[in-house]
Amino acid sequence: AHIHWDYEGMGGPENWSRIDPQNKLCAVGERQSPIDIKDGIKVDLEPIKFKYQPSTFRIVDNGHTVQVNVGEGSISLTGKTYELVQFHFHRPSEEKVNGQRFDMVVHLVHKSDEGQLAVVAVLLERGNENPFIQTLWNNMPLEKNMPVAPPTTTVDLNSLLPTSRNYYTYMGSLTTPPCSEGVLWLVMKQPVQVSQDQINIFSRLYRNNARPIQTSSNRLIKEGR
Ligand code: SG7
Ligand code: ZN
Repeated sequence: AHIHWDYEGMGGPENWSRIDPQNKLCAVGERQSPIDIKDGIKVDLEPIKFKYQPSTFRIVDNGHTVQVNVGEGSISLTGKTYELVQFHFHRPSEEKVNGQRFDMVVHLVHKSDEGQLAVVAVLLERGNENPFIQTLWNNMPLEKNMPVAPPTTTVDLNSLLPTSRNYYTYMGSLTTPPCSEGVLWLVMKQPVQVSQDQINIFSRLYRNNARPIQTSSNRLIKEGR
């Protein structure tokens, strides 16, 4: 029988490359994600130019995560523009920062015209209720692979971003099969808050959908100062 990839059991991360030869990089790739972000070199990083606007959205529980498909949005960095494709959640955070894992993380996936991916990670820590997340959870699909399109509601990603726009950056991979490399990771340094209730709601669907930490080898990690 065909085994589908998962976060535990036969289809778990240690078997991703075995269950499909297309996932070879998951085992042998040398620039994999997530990593424990530490020993970054402190430099003056160019600010990420976020061009987000209020937009309608479609949430789908795709069996690996809760994913939100949104309308227009982009980021610009080093003369390149990356269009927003979708964002999704992991619990706990996949990335560690100086050995610390966060309660959850949002990955905002962007793609350039040349097909390069840039993923902005917003770390979520337990605290106050997050109105942006609440709007999403209010529209959570009742079944997997059943997209819900709220006709009138919009979300504004600007309200999800932390006040400080300082970030870490390194080159890595998709954290799911096929673990493709060449992904530009932009991890916001300041976490944003989400309530325990909001974490619990996600946990009912995904108790753990975080890939284990990958070796960072001698990859360069930069951090804004
Ligand atoms: C989630 O993470 C999904 C995937 C995503 C993957 O499982 O949101 O998206 C789709 C369309 O299946 O894969 C190519 C892609 O965006 C990996 O994304 S991540 O590295 O940011 N975690
Ligand atoms: Zn992700």
